[in-house]
Amino acid sequence: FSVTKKLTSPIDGQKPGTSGLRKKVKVFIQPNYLENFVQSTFNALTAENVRGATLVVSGDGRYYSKDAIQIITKMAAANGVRRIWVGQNGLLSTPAVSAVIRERVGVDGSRASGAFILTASHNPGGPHEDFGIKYNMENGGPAPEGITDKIYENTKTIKEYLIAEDLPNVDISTIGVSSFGGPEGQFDVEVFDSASDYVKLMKSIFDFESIRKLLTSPKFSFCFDALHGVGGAYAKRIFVEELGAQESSLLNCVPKEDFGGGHPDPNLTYAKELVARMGLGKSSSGEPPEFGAAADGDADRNMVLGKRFFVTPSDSVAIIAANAVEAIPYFSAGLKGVARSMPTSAALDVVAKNLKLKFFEVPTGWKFFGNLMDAGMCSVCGEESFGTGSDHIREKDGIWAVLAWLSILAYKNKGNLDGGKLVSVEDIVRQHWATYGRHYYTRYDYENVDAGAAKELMENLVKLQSSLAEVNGIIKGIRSDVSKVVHGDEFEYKDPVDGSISKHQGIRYLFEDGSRLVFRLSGTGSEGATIRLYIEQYEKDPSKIGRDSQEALAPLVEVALKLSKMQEFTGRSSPTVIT
Ligand code: VG1
Ligand code: CO
Repeated sequence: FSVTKKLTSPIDGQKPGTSGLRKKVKVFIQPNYLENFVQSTFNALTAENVRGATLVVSGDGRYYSKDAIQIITKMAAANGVRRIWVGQNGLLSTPAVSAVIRERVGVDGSRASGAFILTASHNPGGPHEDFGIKYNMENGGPAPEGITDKIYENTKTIKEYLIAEDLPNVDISTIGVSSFGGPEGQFDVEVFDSASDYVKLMKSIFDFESIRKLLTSPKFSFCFDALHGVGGAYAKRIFVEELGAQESSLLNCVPKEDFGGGHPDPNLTYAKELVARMGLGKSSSGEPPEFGAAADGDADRNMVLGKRFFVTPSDSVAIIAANAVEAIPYFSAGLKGVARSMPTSAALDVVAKNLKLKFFEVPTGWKFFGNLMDAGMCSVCGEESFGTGSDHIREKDGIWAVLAWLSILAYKNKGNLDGGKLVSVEDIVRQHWATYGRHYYTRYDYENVDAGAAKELMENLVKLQSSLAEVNGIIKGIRSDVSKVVHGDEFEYKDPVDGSISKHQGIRYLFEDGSRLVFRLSGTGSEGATIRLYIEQYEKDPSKIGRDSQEALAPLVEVALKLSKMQEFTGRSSPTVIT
């Protein structure tokens, strides 16, 4: 092939958000849009991570992925990349990409140093929906802000990109290596099985034999919903083929370009089928399974459900951390530390304190956990947004979280599978609350509101923080049964490893009784602005830990909405999604 230099000019709005660049497909398919971003990424990396390097290119299989893989491959060849690795049919979950960078050895002994992940995660897919791209580094984690800022700067000045126009399209449906000759020598595209490396890693972490006993026990029943995302490819291999679950326990496990027209976000609103099966929906029928879980489009998120029971993601990471050493062989030597994102509830903090573990609070987005893990300071971490994971890779990991829960269930039921009463998901969570107290928690999302209005609402909240006396006066006027605000700020994070500082990471109101209100603007949307409101209240009194969460939080919710003047600024009388 030959290398062509194409002239181009900057395109507005290519700033990577919380997790890469996400836009409507119609934006991505504009001439030079993808090309500009990809070239800007190459230009932001060190020369040795491009020239002669091995890069992974794959994703959740959403609409436009297949075209994007061909374009990126041709640009990689032209930029002197030595090898491209593609999961069969372009499919790799985000956690599997991370695993592949860290663990996989190519047929010729090569190792990858980075990846383009093609996904807009939990956002819908299809010609009228979202596409996305993000770059991961040699540690398997998302590019840090230093790099994403550089990529953005490059998109603002880009004048040309390189592409091998005459490189033939590669067949990504067949496993094998295709080799081509270019001006600088050989260029290979290796297509490999999407699941093998990931399955191998999971087997090295968990005790598959004990999970298998649980899953095949007549006492236990299981259900997994991939929401037509890439998780389906792994669910079948792991839950059915390796662990003996029934094929009928898999819902929506065939990956689709448009996720079957749905919103591939594992929460109580969007995972409707699973929610109904688990006895939590309005139209449920029959006896629900003991355990249910879902993953998002790129399978890095997870939702865990028990029979007629919802586990909040903030509780989930705390419970995994509390049980990891006993239940999961990978952690048997102890946890190096635990971490959560700022808006995630403090349930994990209480576990860390009781178990005397190192603890970190980082800004929203997985990239901040990576530095801690690379430095050996953190083993288990999580976010309230249905993200849970560990230092086995540098992304959150939906299937891993399901396996972690199955491990805990298997451990707690060791003696019960032949006789005795099954310890359920609900039992485990209630026992956890009894030991550590309960963090009532909810999140209100206002999606696609006017960007100007959202900005004003946030500015108003920051301004209010200059006088807590005034804030407390307003709150007293709204509800007299709510505790008082003792601290208000905009969250700022200093990375303990590299000293870098991230500012404006969300507005916090901290109350005397440990309650918190947090307001943030989403960094993953593709249209307008999304306001996220996080509400949390701690209850230690065992007689008060069994309440309905929305009811327990009602006073704080009222305060949050009125204090922020939510309806006044956004015109919305209710949120788009409540989790
Ligand atoms: C959201 C979540 C955040 C998560 C991010 C990426 O970001 O709040 O916790 O890490 O999505 O998840 P934001 O900026 O929209 O609040 V994924 O599964 O979309 O890669
Ligand atoms: Co995701």
